[in-house]
Amino acid sequence: MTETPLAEKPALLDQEALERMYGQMLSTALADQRAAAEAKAGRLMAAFYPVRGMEAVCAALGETMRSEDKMVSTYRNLGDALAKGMPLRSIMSELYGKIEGCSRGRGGPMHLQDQAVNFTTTTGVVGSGMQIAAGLGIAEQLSSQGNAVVVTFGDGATSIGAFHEGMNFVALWQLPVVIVCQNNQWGEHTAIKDYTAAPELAERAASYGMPAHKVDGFDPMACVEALQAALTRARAGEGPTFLEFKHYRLTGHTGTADFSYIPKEELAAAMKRDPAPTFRRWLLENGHLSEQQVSDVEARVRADVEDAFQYAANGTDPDQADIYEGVFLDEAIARSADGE
Ligand SMILES: Cc1ncc(C[n+]2csc(CCOP(=O)(O)OP(=O)(O)O)c2C)c(N)n1
Ligand SMILES: [Mg+2]
Repeated sequence: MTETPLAEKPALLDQEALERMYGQMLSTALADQRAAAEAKAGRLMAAFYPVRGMEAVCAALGETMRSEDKMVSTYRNLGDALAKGMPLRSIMSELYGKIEGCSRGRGGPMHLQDQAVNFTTTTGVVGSGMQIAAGLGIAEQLSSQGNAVVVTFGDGATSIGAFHEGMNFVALWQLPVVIVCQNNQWGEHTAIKDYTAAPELAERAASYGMPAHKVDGFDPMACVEALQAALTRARAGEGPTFLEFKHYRLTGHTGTADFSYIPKEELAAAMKRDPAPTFRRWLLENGHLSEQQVSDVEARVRADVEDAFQYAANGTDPDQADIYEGVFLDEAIARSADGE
């Protein structure tokens, strides 16, 4: 296992890429905070799981993944969906349960997907993404098209049985899977030290027989570098890589949950590394982008986020008569089971 150094790597990306990354990080942060506020106001269709703290990893995923690469995510999926190129309007409409949403309002915040950009699926069953990714990995291996599968999940998922079965399988079959563990150091309301005696997740992962690295998940350039290497390996048919992105959950488990149990000093220290404002400072202080470039990105992102929320709030509510459409293969069976 290797530790990725925190040193700056400004040569890694050109100016356009840095602008794109800042834009994505900011749109993730702004959409996330607004969705959490909407959840608190009771206006979303179901619980929303904020991504605050994960924005650097998500922006790096957006910069390094190709449209052809498939992705499997979780309920905490907003940044992944944006990384894969899902339109904000379609995401937000789904959060509000409107038929303009990516799952026509049937999935809600937990179940984003978009086959047009290979955002294959999201699951609320903790740990199960590994097995879905293994299946997709077999398909990619058989097709020999040189695409990768990326699966994302939290630290807590590494204590679930399905995770271990999937790890064993992708390593044995040398599948083109990049395993992204978002270690925000909490599994719901339990701190990592209270649910596992082996909290060094990359060390554990290496024992399955694949490269495993611990990466500073608050450092966007370190995230890009680690993902680029893992994706290149997968695309070349050299097998899976496990990446443990260590950062911190800067909010509650859901958009409405109390998080007063998080130690104040710990949270305050992590807040100092809040990805979007930290990246903004880094870009300006190191002369990578000008004030003008940064404010142009900000104006565009703010307008896009505003547009998406307006569009979604004014969307169309589903009609109860269509409730089974697209849900069951045989709608007639579903209706008869319902006593109709
Ligand atoms: C199989 C399964 N067990 C338990 C749960 C309840 N649950 C939902 S989220 C969660 C915490 C998972 O923590 P982690 O994997 O670290 O992800 P995070 O929420 O921190 O992103 C749990 C236990 C579930 N959804 N699925
Ligand atoms: Mg967690």
